[in-house]
Amino acid sequence: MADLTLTIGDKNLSSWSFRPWFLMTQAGIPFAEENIKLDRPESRKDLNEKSPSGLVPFLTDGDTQVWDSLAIAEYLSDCFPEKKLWPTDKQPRAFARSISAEMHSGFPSLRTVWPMMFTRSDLRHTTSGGVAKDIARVDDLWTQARSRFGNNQANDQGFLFGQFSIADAMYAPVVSRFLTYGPVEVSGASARYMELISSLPAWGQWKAGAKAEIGA
Ligand SMILES: N[C@@H](CCC(=O)N[C@@H](CS)C(=O)NCC(=O)O)C(=O)O
Repeated sequence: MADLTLTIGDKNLSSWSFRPWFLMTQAGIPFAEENIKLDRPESRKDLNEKSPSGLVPFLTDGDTQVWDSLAIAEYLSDCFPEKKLWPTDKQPRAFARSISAEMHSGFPSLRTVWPMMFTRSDLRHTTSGGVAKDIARVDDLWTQARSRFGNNQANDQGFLFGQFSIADAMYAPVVSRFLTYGPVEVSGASARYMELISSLPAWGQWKAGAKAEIGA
C-alpha cells in the first residue's frame, strides 16, 4: 500500500481533524501529516487547491483521496482489517456505527456553543440552548456502550466497546469539549471513560502539537 498522508487543520480547533488523526495514531497506522492553517487569509485558497471538498481532514493514499472524517475511518477499516477498527461482532458493531453516525450528523448545540479549544480548560460555559440535552445524550450513549458491550469483554481495555474502535475516535473531540467547558455531570462509567481517553499517549501527542501551535 502506498504511504498515507493525512491533511488536517489546527490542532487547537479542528475537531473533525482530530478524529482520523487520533484513530490512526492510537491504532498504530503509520502516516505522514500535513497541515493547512484555518482562519487565515490564505486558508480558503489552500483548502480549495488541495482538498477535494475544500475542507479538512482528507487522506491521500497514492491516487486515492478520501475526505470527511467518517469516510476516512471506513477507508482505514477496509485497508487494515487486522486492526479491527470496528467491533468484530455484529451487535456491538451496529451500536458503534449508530453512535458514530449520530455523532457525525448530530449534536449541533454542543458543536456550536462549545467549540473545541483543545488546550483550554475551566472555561465554564452555558449549558442552555440544547447543550445540556446533548451532554445527557452523549453520557447515555457512553454508559450504554460500556455496560452493554465494553464491560462484558474478557479483554476489556476500558474503551466504549472494550477495545479501541472508530467510535472512540469519533467521540474524542467531545471528551476535549467536556474537559474544556466542564465539569460536566456524567455517570461514573463516562467519567472513567474520559479519564482513559485523555490519558492516552495519542491524546498527549495531539495536545503537545496544539500547544506548539500557539507557542504555549
Ligand atoms: N463532515 C466533515 C467536516 C469537515 C469540516 O467542517 N472541517 C472544517 C475544519 S474542523 C474545515 O475544513 N473548515 C474550513 C472552512 O470552513 O473554511 C468531516 O467530517 O470531515
